Amino acid sequence: MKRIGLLILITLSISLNTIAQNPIIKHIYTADPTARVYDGKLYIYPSHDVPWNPEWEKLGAEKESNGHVMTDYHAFSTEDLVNFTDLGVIVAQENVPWGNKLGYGMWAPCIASKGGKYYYYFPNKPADKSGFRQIGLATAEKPEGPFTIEPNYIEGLKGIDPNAFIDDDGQAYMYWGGGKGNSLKVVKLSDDMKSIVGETVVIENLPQEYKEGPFVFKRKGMYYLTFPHNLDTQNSTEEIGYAISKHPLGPFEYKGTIMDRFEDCWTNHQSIVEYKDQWYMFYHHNDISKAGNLRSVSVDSLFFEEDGSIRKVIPTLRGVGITSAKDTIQIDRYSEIHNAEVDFVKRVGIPEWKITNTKKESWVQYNTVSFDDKPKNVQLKVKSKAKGGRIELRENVPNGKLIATVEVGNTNEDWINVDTKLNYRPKGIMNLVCVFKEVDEMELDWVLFSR
Ligand code: FUB
Repeated sequence: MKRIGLLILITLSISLNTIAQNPIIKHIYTADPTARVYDGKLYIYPSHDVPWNPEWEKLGAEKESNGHVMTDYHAFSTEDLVNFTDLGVIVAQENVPWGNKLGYGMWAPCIASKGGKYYYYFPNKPADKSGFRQIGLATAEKPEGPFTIEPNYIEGLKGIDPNAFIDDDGQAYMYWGGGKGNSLKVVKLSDDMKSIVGETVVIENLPQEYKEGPFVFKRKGMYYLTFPHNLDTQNSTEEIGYAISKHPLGPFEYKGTIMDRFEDCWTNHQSIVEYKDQWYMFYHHNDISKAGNLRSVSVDSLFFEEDGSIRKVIPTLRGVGITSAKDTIQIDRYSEIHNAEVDFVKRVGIPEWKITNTKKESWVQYNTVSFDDKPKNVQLKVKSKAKGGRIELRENVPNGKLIATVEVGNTNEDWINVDTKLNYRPKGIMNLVCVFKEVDEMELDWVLFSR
């Protein structure tokens, strides 16, 4: 970290790799992801949830009643949607010249690129107490930073959840806001991306309950405004909806739901991006913490209907990307499951899950595994008691071609690794199905193929 007058450069690359099924980031809590594609790579700019530390109160910090505690921002990159690299902290509250250094209010950020530069907008508690949040800007020459934080927040953008969108003609727009009624707004940004220009337009005709997290993208000449909102009361959770327009300033027509609400997490927050000819939606849920304010980012594929409407995205544990059979297959991040359940093996540190509560003929299916390495053997991490049992590995469907039969004795409830030779050398990309035969309370952690 290095100081240049009021501008502060931050670069803290820790290159921590995380293998992705959902949630895709497991070593820290992340929420509110903005995904962007720059120079062939996909970058994610989420916010960062942390638990409250009562020690901060001795320094004068006050925990907000909304429960969110957010001190800094990381960025992540990937080229295959399987391996994600944590690029480290790109902006932190202690380095924001205009910010309350004990604010813990770094809510959903966004980024946009124009003329080879990167513009990172973030809400933060202002030191001058001019509002709940003000929106600041940090700029960089590269998507991973280092980012230089502007000395002041942007006048006229008081509020949360900035989303900068640049149209094909180079004009940039800022969408932001949160609250009930007509609470989402849009305004043009200046050429240098550092200030607002002209009148702010209040976006009307959207559901009138609580709304936040606008994210706009353009496809086939249509502007899609997506946003989390709460249809009933402040006590229900958020679903993700969308509206469309032929102009970035609207008027927008509400079209419906992209993702249904999670019962157990009050917020959700999305971004939608096309990468390597497939559309994806990034969002968040509390899969690891099971607590509303410690969230984790996930991703699933998104599809459009012929008429341009968005098909509902069903959240999966499997997520996206092709898993190599050479890597440990975390089968508990399943695509489909029948008559079995998932539970934690461990929740501290980087969490791990397992398949549990299996019965005779339970099965679990994990989609898109690449067998290009043509393996000969398989290893399973399993646990059993009493009689143990048998697990069949099959191609694509529960009664598909039998790749291997794995016999598991009584492990006395200890985890063991069982090695088995395959019936043949599978090749290509297929779904892997594990069928539990004659089992007596068997648990399965992972599957690993080898040559
Ligand atoms: O992460 C804090 C706030 O929760 C975000 O700004 C909102 O969009 C909601 O996700």
